[in-house]
Amino acid sequence: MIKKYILSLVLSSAIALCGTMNSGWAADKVKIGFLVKQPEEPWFQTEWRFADRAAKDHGFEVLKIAAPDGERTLAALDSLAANGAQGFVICTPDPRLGPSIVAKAKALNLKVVTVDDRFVGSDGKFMEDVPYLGMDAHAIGQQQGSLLIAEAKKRGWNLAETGAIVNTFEELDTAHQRTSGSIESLIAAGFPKDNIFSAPNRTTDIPGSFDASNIILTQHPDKKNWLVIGMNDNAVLGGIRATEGAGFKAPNVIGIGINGTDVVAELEKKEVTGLYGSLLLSPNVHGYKTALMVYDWVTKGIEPPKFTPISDATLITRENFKQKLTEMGLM
Ligand code: FCA
Repeated sequence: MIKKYILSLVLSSAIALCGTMNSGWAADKVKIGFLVKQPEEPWFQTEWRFADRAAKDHGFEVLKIAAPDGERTLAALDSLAANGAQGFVICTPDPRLGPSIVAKAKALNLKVVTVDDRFVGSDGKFMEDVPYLGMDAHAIGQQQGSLLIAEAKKRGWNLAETGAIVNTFEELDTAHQRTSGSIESLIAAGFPKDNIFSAPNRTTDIPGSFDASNIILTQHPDKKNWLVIGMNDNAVLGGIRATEGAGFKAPNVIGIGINGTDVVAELEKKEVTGLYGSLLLSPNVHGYKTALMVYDWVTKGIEPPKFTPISDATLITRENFKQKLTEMGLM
């Protein structure tokens, strides 16, 4: 009898303890923020998805926040802190916000890891003290240029009659690195320098590259074929739309994007378009790894490396995009 009583007492207190531990555990779950400059881009949605996966695997929570401008970015840091977050990953809407973001994060005791777009200090140099994960943008750009010229040669184009629209966004270093790398490859492969036209984009989206590309097409009506270059999928897609508007058909246009995540709908279109393909990067790694870095930093004091390069890129085209994206868990 007494034995039974003791047993039930032990059991009930064990259950009660489990109860407190469980509810305590849920309330104490570590929270981190993940702020992105363009939440409408599939690229960033994919980073978010994989940050969530890291959170699920390791038992923390990710607060996903759109940060399209400086004001909203800084306000988001206040609300993160108010909600008990201990750190955040960010792809900033403007790298020059770096110093204010870092100052605010310090004041609020939040750890910061940057992804894709690196902070720039007031001296115009990268803030190398802030952990950053990103790709070798110049090498990816070079790859874009080499693939474009290879495809143009395969189609037997006369390069003298071919123009290259380069959608630029010089304010952003990663964009500059990519487009200048691409131009270098074209020139190295014998593409006529005079046929390369820079189209400065006002915004980093399809309307931005569409407008800038249109100007180039209007200025150079003599060209029979066009290569379309840009820092990411949207920068190239806007250019493709502009060539269509100017009456060019798919066989006379070659565009290769960068990201790979933002061209799925385009490659699924029944009719072939000027978008030949895209260099598929690793948004899954970018999202998962950076979220985990912040988590390990706040929970175990493991400071992330100052620079983590991610360099994989695979050409996806109409032929292989489904297979490649599925392999990477992106489709
Ligand atoms: C920048 C671009 C994104 C993506 C990322 C790796 O942030 O805006 O589209 O290419 O770099």
